[in-house]
This record gives sequence, structure tokens and C-alpha cells, in this order.
Amino acid sequence: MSTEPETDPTTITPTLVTRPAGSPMDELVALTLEPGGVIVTGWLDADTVGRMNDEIDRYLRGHPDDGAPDTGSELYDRFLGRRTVRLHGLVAKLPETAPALIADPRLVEWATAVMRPSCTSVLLNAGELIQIGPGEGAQYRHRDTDSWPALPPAETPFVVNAIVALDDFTLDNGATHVAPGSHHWPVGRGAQPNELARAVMRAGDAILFRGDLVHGGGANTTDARRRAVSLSYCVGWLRTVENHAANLGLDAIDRAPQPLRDLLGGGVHDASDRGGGMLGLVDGRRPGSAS
Ligand SMILES: O=C(O)CCC(=O)C(=O)O
Ligand SMILES: [Fe+2]
Repeated sequence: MSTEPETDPTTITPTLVTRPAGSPMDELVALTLEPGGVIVTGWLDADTVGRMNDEIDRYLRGHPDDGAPDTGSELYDRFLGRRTVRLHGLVAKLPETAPALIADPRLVEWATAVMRPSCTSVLLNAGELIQIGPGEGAQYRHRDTDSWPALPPAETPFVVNAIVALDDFTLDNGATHVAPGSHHWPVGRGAQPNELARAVMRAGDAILFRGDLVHGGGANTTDARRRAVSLSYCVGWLRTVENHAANLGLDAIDRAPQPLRDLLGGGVHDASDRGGGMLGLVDGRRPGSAS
């Protein structure tokens, strides 16, 4: 009789596929579609991470009361996290670093390629600082597509998300829980503990995943923050979670360089060559075009 301890299948947790920055885009797109997500190491270099953290620190020092959830819904505030700082409108709040992060050509190419079957252009759904504070509990596991409960399941997602780590993500400070393959699960099916991988990452790494994958922020049992920026992009015909026009103002969106302007909703979604319509017109013209 073997003295080896028997492997308990309930303790075997999945791992996340990892690729280095600079990997071929079609590989990152394929891994996003199946098994649903990929960690990219070295997505941002140390200098960029440092500049982002400095700018965020400066902003938070000047606005110490910003970022607490106050949506008017007790349930939704709990989902966002009472010990978590969340900021939208990053283009205005972090003007030195956020525009390049959000309009990173690699992210725009990736998001556009993953969602191409369902749209002709993509929007920034939300660009969000998510800083999980000490004592925060694990976030309710969800799909980001839950934001639109009437959306039907689809082969390719209507939302994708890139969570860029600005601190090391550890098992103790809130590394994101992710259930690979869960985009195939029926709506409402929860994840068992042994179905959840953890996005343990170094600062500067990113996890790219489809928005219909079951996931959630982890509990932070340390005495330090876990800081990330979540960059979520959606098909160009969905109402975005973040209200860019209210956060930034229409003029600022209009003045933004491309592709940022279109990502923030300053362009149109043109499905006319697919037999569809054009969304976002102003008196029958594309916004910003001469009248
Ligand atoms: O902060 C994280 O790790 C995940 C957060 C998240 O999934 C969300 O807020 O939708
Ligand atoms: Fe999420």
C-alpha cells in the first residue's frame, strides 16, 4: 500500500496561462477567447509603473475623500467594496499617464480583435483605479457582462477587461480570483473554490480576460493596499458603465487624440456596411465634422 498521500481533487486549483509581453497578438486574442484569460508579464515597464503610482499618489493626497462607493444601492456599494478606492475619469485625474494606458495600441488591437464579430469599433467601458484596502473582503464573484442582464450569452464576448497590476498581486492582498472556462457555464452557476485560479502577478503585469468569465477581487488580509487599473472595453453599441461625458466633458472628449476620442464615445459606431445603422450621430453628422 502506498504511503503517498492521496491527492484530494477538491484542492487542485486551475492555473492561468502566462505569456510574456511582446507575445504575438493573435496568441493573446486566442487565449482570451479560450480558456478565457491570459496573464501577460511585463505589460508595463518599471518606469511606467512608477510614474503611474506617483501620479495616483499625488491625486489621492489632494483628494483624500475620493473613491468611496456611494451609488445609492447598499448591495452595489458592497460589491464595489467599502474599503476599496475606485476612481473613474482617469484621463482628467491622471492626465500624464492615463491617456497612454487607456489608448495603448496593443489594448485597442486586442479588444477590437476579440469583439470584432459583434461590432465595428469598441468603447472604453470603464477605466478604473481599483485599490483594495486592508481588511476588504473578497468581492462577490461575477461576470462583467452582468452589468447588462439582458445580454444573451455569445461565442465572443461583448466586454473584455485588462487588469494592470500597479502593486504585486499576492494571495493575501487581493489577487483577482478567475475561473478559466467559466464563460461556458450557464448563467447563475457559481464557482467552486477548486475552480478558481488566482491572478498572482508582479507590478506591471496584466491579466487580459473576457468579460463573461466568472471572477472577482480577492480579500486583502494584509496591512497594505493592492492597487490596479482595470481597463474594460465593450462593443461600440453598448451603454458604458463609466459616464465619460459627465466625467470629462464633451469638449475634452472632442479634443482627445485618436483613438482615445473614439474610445471615450466621441465617434460613431458605424455598422452600415453590415446592413446596420450608425450610432452617435449629431443632426445626421458624425460628431466633430464640419456643419
Ligand atoms: O479588483 C479586482 O481584482 C477585480 C475587480 C472586478 O472584477 C470588478 O470590480 O468588476
Ligand atoms: Fe469584474
